Amino acid sequence: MKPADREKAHNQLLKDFDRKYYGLKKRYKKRLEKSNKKVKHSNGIVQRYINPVLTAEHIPLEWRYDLNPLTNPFLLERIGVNAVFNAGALKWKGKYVVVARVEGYDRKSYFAIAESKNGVEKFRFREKPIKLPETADPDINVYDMRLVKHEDGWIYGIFCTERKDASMPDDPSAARANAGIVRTRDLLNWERLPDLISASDQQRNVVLHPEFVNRKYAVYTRPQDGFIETGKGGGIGLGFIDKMEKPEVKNEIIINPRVYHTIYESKNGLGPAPLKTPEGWLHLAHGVRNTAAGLRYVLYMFMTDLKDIGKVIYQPAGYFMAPQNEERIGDVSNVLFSNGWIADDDGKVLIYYASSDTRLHVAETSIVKLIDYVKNSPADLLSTGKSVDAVIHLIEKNKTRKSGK
Ligand code: M1P
Repeated sequence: MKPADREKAHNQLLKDFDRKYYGLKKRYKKRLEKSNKKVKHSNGIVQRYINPVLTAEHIPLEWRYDLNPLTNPFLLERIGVNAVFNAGALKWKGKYVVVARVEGYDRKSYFAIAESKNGVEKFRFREKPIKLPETADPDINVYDMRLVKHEDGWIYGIFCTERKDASMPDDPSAARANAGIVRTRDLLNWERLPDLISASDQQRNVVLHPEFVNRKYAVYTRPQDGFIETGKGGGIGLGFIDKMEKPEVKNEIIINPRVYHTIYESKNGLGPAPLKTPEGWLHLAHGVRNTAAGLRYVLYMFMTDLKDIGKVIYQPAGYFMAPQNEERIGDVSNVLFSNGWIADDDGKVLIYYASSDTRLHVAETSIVKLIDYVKNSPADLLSTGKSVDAVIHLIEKNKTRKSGK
């Protein structure tokens, strides 16, 4: 090629690059600036918002593209992001902050902080994802961080750390899950603590209680004796730790067991750290059951006693939220999962929940409504006859209503 032709081709390439880059930027900006509205209908308990708050398309272009036309003349995506979901949440310096699970095309997840002024729209990722400090045994994958502002002054992040099961070298799917622990005072500098030490073979969905209990740290656990199946260890557990620098759980007991023919028959796990209310600790959890179409994950609630945090005092029957419409479809379909919520000073509660391991949504409710919901919705009395009795009881009660047409 003649030098003049080469220069012409080069200029054309730069022009094409700029056009493509401008297109990408425009689309990205539009995605970030999208406003959000509540869906029209709600059951009164919780109000969904129309648009997801975070998706793979919210990931900054700089994380995915080499933006130098000399090294990436065709502007190809270099590092793809598959999904943004299961996020821990915290109100921090007046902003609504989520620590999202970002999963790459390579199936590795990492954590990244995104912030919003009102908690329901325009979330923006910080410049870089979190570079998580590691223990001597490096994490192969990490996910589902629960952020907790503990009364000891630290913000803790407890997450699942996954590694190859060394006892089964010939099985590439054999993995081990445990709880990894970090803490920070500023959401910038993270200190890694040792992984959880417990009597259980594996752990997932481990959550720190925000207050001391008898001068000990309390943790909710989900002991399991397999990587996917919980085996005989099923249920949400509670245990105590003397000091976080040596996080050994003692006296782990199951406070919310799996039960036959419920929405949490196959497994369950706590979501975010519980919220303190005048009536008790409000808990949001996920329940899993098996179906011909695979596992179905829904969210449910219960309340525990303020003085005896291991005692469930209210638990409405069935689910609080289940996958709806497009939420039903994604990488792992028919899944709702939540590990973050924020209770505002005015009593508003924003629940960050992910659908089908693909995207993150927000739903709004309030402490007052949630207390009413857990106290006054009938409990699951575990038989079809008793469920019919509950419906008939409500019908009879409605015959004596005092006002309203
Ligand atoms: O795929 C659904 C969820 O499965 C796991 O949760 P659990 O251990 O309770 O079954 C986690 O991998 C979670 O991230 C995922 O959303």
